[in-house]
Amino acid sequence: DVGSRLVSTSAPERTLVLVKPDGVARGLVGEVLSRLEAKGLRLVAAELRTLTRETAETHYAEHSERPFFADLVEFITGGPLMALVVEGPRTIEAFRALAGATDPVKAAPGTIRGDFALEVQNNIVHGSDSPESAAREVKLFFPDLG
Ligand code: IDP
Repeated sequence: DVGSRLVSTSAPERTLVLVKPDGVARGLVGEVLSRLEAKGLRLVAAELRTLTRETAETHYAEHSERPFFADLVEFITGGPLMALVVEGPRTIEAFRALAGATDPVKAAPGTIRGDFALEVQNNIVHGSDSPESAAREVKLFFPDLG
């Protein structure tokens, strides 16, 4: 209808966003939610949970051979994180832009990582990097989501 076309002209897409344990511990859940809602992205699911080692290893399987893998799994299972499914036009790309570069020192000021983090591992948020990753990650975290 005309009203919804004024809000968006593209087909909606979903992505998995995590406010990582460092972001939760620092009280940045509201800040991340504010930024993605202000951008126009919509929340579809949200849950505070502590990951098992198995889920963490599955989520980061593509990094299993990297030297930082063991530390990354320790970090991501080290406390509760906020798992979100977010929907909107070009959401995957839109959230990656809000998050900023992986290395927070290189991330532009104005991005979440650029404004709130200094270390590459403890970089506050995760966002799926492709439609294939998004489908896999949404299913891993929210298997019952329709
Ligand atoms: P992304 O989260 O921006 O997509 P990836 O390269 O997929 O970045 O890395 C996944 C996560 O692994 C990063 O967000 C960060 O927490 C961690 N990480 C990436 N590279 C390094 C590193 O060189 N040292 C320590 N941790 C890293």
